Amino acid sequence: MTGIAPSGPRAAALVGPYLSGKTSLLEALLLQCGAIPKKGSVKEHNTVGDSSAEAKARGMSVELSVATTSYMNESWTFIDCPGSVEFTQDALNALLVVDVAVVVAEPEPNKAPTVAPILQFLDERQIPHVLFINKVDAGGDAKIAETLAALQAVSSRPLILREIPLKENGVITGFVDLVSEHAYGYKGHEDADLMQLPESALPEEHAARQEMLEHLADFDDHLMEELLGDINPPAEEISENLRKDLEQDLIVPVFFGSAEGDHGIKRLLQALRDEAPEVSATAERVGIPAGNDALAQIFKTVHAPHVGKQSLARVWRGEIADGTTLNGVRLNGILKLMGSKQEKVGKASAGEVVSLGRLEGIGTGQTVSTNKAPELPWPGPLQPFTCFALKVSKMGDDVKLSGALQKMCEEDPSLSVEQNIDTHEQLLWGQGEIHLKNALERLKSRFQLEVKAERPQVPYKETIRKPHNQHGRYKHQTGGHGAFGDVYLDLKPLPRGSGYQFSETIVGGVVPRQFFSSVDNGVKDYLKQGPLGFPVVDIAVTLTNGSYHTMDSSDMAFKAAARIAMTEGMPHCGPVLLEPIVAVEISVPSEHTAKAQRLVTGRRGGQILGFDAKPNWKGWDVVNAYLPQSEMHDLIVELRSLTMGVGTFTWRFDHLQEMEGREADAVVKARKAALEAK
Ligand SMILES: Nc1nc2c(ncn2[C@@H]2O[C@H](COP(=O)(O)OP(=O)(O)OP(=O)(O)O)[C@@H](O)[C@H]2O)c(=O)[nH]1
Ligand SMILES: [Mg+2]
Repeated sequence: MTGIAPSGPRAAALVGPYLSGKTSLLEALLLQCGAIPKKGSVKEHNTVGDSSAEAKARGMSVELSVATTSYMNESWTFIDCPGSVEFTQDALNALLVVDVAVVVAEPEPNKAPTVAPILQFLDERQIPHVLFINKVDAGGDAKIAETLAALQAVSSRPLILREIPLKENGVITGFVDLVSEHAYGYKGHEDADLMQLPESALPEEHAARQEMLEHLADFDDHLMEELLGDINPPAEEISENLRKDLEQDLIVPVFFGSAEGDHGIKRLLQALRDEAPEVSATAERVGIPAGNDALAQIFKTVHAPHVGKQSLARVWRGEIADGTTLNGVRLNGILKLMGSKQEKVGKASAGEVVSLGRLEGIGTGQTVSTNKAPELPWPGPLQPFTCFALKVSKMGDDVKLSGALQKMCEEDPSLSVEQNIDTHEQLLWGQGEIHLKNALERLKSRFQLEVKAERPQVPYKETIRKPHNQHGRYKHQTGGHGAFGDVYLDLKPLPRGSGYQFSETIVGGVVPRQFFSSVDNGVKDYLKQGPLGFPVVDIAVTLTNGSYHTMDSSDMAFKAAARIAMTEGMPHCGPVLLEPIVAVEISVPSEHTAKAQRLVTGRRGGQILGFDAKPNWKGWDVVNAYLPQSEMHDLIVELRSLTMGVGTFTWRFDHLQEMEGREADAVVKARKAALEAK
């Protein structure tokens, strides 16, 4: 495509592991494009990418950041994504709307496993991506070949060097472009200088070039014929193959350089310009159906303090003018973004990434159109790993809190709120401690909400182990009308998962039919809190006998009689605590499998069910296990610390299990104390 203008503005996401230098790379790219007069640095907290208060405070990116600029008169939007495993959601969402991803990695082979999850995501979804090995300036011998080999082990696509390093005394001083075979010497922060290709580098250059061509020939017969015939293919043909293969996500071209030293940035930009897919190709890849309307997709929602709701969108086709109606909602303002700086524009056309104002009721992942928007697949949010129970410090802040939480969850779908029906706690779920703490800080700084966050209660239940028949009588005489109810209840344990069952075996109308439901309701009411202090489950209650008074019996009296029978009968039934057991599926690189297993068996009640190779994940295993819910709270923290941050798991409630002994006694004691304190 060299020399042919693309069909529209293009977009690239900068992704990769925590602190690999994405925000710094954005800064370098923007400088190279002339979008900023001077580079900021993450150390001085003045970068375009990390301009939010939260990013500055934490010294890391906590959400995506959009910067639109142009390079050689072509429009480009770069989306700087957070690398931390706790802030992955934004990165994944950004990747779904860009033409190409730049995976930024460090030149350290032992950190290759930290790149694996993102490569896996890109490979699964066939998102074109290039690799940028950053920080090659940082002392010692930058291990490009070793890093590449380690990364190849976790990539299902061939990683192809597009340039090779030139070194002096182990330090990288320049590179040779393998398409043009031109050599360049780094020149401080200036553009690299064209130079004579050193004789000594020739053998390596030939070998690397040959390797690149052979990879490309795997996907192109014409190129294969040339190679077999010992013909050196023209540069245009190589470029065209690189472009075509990247677009189809067949190869991963590899670049290197230094974001801080401004090395290799221009090379990267030129390659993106020449080889990155156009918006029309991307729209086709993501499945945009044909149509003549203007169509865009929201990949991030922001509630900005002064401008109101903003929906960051990629325009897939057509032209959206300010004031148009999208999905029945009037668009109010279109902004072009440069980090936290905004510029009002009148319209946005296919390929552009813009912020659409006040699209009330429209959420992340949705498509919006001037006509009828098609529903496009958008993956559900990441499953949360851990939660805090929230309590407002100031009375009356509850309503404000739920409003604020709703906004924050809209902004970050990997954050969610649950009103737990068992413990009555307001739970804030997220990806880890930092993720949740960041959310709490936001509640304070943006919504002026002081919130206490506590470790959530475990929703224990209780049940019985022995049957028992109990008489309960309620009799009350207060002048005039009295109250009378009298029942015999049969209590029986039921198998796990049966819940509560009520029946009656009354003969001869000793308890009139109309009071059966009163008894049932009285029992139900009692079961909310059994003798151990928890909701009672898996119990059958049968009304077997009783008596009544024509005048004094009532719904209330039979309810009360049932309650009395339950209160007196239950302690005879061998009450036992039930704890929730969670089924977890832990995913780790195989070298950590044994550690993951020990993490499970080292916890009370942890039980390994088995482990296996993770389907379609090179070199990863899954460990299936049961863990008591009370042992889950910090599981993600420990798993990450054992696995360079990449270990992860999915979980779901599986069953309730009897719990006895000292631990159970402690739970009951704590519960009683809490109930008394109320
Ligand atoms: N030596 C060297 N250090 C770099 C380079 N690029 C970034 N760094 C340093 O690496 C650290 C992380 O840089 P960032 O740009 O914030 O990395 P990031 O990938 O955006 O980090 P997250 O978004 O939090 O994942 C900082 O201390 C930078 O100074 C580079 O080219 N060379
Ligand atoms: Mg960053």
